[in-house]
Amino acid sequence: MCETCGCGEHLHEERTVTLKQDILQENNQQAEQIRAYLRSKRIYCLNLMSSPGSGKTTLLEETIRRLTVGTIREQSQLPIYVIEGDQHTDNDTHRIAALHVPVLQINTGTGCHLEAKHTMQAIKQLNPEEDAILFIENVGNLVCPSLFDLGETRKVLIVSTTEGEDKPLKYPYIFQEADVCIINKIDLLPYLQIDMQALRSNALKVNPHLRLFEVSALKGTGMDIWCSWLIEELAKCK
Ligand SMILES: Nc1nc2c(ncn2[C@@H]2O[C@H](COP(=O)(O)OP(=O)(O)OP(=O)(O)O)[C@@H](O)[C@H]2O)c(=O)[nH]1
Ligand SMILES: [Mg+2]
Repeated sequence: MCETCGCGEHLHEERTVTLKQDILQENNQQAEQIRAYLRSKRIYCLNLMSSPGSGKTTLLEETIRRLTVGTIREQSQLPIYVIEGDQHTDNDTHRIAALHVPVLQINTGTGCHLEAKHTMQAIKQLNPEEDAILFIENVGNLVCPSLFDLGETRKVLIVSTTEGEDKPLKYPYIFQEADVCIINKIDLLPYLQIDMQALRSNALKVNPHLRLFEVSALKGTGMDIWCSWLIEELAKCK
């Protein structure tokens, strides 16, 4: 069983089950408080989840670039804030800070996911303006982040083409929890054996409500479509 979040399947002891329920219940209560606070400030918050290296930070960099320059900026004009979650290092924070966006690093140490208490702590420090967009990059992990509500408006799952078409079937919980699934690294398709149709249909089999996007965050393909959808969503949530 995972030591930090108790996400194991084989919970033999009643005490372990109770502890797990308590942890999740406390987290859910905090997440609801955060959600109410963000709603009161009209702050739209996205929780970006994926396995390590699927391209969360690259997608975030390219999304921020599009929201802060060019035609999409004229439609958005939003203050942007970022919370970076990693076990160790502040590498991703440096990448985001280079775009002149307020960013706060949370290092979880042995922890394999962010929790609502981290969002709360980060919001207190970042103190985001009203009508902002807040991105949370979760710790790279396709399992535990699915259990922990961070108080976000939407959950965005990123899966890259190098991970294979069977990931929705092997890790269904995170696909079920997500509102959006972004298939990244489509520039690599000529070099891979992945069956994209199977990846799409597996994702939709697990969660028929998923909104799917296909992008190359590195090359920019599909990024305007994703960002335009994001702008529409922001307008709807106001
Ligand atoms: N070919 C290709 N490479 C990509 C793409 N997006 C990201 N990468 C590369 O994938 C690697 C990991 O990208 P990151 O953006 O750091 O991934 P991440 O999900 O933030 O990683 P962690 O935060 O460590 O979990 C880097 O070498 C990126 O350049 C893409 O669309 N195409
Ligand atoms: Mg990253």
